[in-house]
Amino acid sequence: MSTNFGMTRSDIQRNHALLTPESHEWITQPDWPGAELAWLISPDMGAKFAMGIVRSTDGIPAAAPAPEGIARFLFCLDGKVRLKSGVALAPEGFAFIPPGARTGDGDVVSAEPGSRFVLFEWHFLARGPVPELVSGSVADTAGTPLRGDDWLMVQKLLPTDPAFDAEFNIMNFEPGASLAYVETHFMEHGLLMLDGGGIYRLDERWYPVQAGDAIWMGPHVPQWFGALGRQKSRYLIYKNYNRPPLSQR
Ligand code: UGY
Ligand code: MN
Repeated sequence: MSTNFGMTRSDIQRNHALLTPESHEWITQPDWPGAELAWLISPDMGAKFAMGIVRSTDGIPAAAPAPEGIARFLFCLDGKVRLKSGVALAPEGFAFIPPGARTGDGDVVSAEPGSRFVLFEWHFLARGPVPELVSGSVADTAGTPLRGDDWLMVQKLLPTDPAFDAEFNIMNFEPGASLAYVETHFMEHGLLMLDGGGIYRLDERWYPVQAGDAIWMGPHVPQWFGALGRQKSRYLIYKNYNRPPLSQR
């Protein structure tokens, strides 16, 4: 048995949180047979969405579809994740699953033993026809420079269609690249560092971050990232989008 003498890099604040792997709490849930889940972000901390990591211990035979009105986004980290509709996700494959109202019974997730994936859930804001299921892979997604900075490439995983109420992007930083300014916006973020690391400014704190770390950024939290080291840094980031402030729930 090892001990870390009560130390963790995790830090939960009123409007943001850093969630680091050594403090993940793995639980089982009746609707996810064969799996262990570490919920990192939830409405209990003030977020309007949930983000967790799901690991398939014995193989997930069939998880229950999301409750009515809840959309899901899956991002495969390891192994193979399958949807009832026939979609199979290899590492860096992703799927947006519209709320069940559209697909009848939602979409049932299964996974091979040893698979791991990121799971986002949120109350979908339908302002017209609900979009269909979308799936793809990071490798097949084109990137564009963020505001002209080709050291900071953004890959938008979902179509830029106003029917979607969220964005899921991969942000790619060359070593030394950074966000151009300290952003403040009412939209929230859920983030998972995929590669590399650097310094994340959240509110009045500056955090060293590395691959495997997760971050919640609440509404309006000042945010900035600078990439350090000799390798590229990448993160997956969720943002509520196409949702006017007064439509939030
Ligand atoms: O899309 C965004 O708001 C993004 N640039 N924010 C971030 O990386 N913290
Ligand atoms: Mn932002």
